[in-house]
Amino acid sequence: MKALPSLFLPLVAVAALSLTGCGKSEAPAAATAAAQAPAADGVKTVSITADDTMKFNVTEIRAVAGEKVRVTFKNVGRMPKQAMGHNWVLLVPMTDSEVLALAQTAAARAPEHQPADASKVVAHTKLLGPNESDTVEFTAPAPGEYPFVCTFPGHAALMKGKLIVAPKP
Ligand SMILES: [Cu+2]
Repeated sequence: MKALPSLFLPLVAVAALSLTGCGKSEAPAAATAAAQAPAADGVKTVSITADDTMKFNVTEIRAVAGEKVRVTFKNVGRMPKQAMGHNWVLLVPMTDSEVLALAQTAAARAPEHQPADASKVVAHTKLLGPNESDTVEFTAPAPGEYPFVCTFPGHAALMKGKLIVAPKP
């Protein structure tokens, strides 16, 4: 029963978006809209989950350069951390193949699987087992596209997304 509200939220958000009829298509809306709550304290809050199917429920985050962003990432799966741990690692801009290569080397670095070169990492959570969550805060960097991945061994090909930072208006 606990899962119901979070299942319905995206539908409501999508409905609200289409009602405004602004014509902007930001597909896939379901993956972005529901998770990005209005910033009550000036901080953009984003909730991301992942489960045993090796997918982030949010694959696109949008922010404005200089904006404070708070990401809470929760592993809602059931499998043990050793077999299905997840983290959320935000990287500097790079190509998809560079992301995969970096994730592959990070995967070999137990137990946290963090990239060896910290200068490639903008922000990251801890490696999480079932029902664990971690929150990280960072300032949205210069405009651009910042990939994020899970660096647990074998996950980066499926568990990935991007933070799109727009210039300050
Ligand atoms: Cu993972």
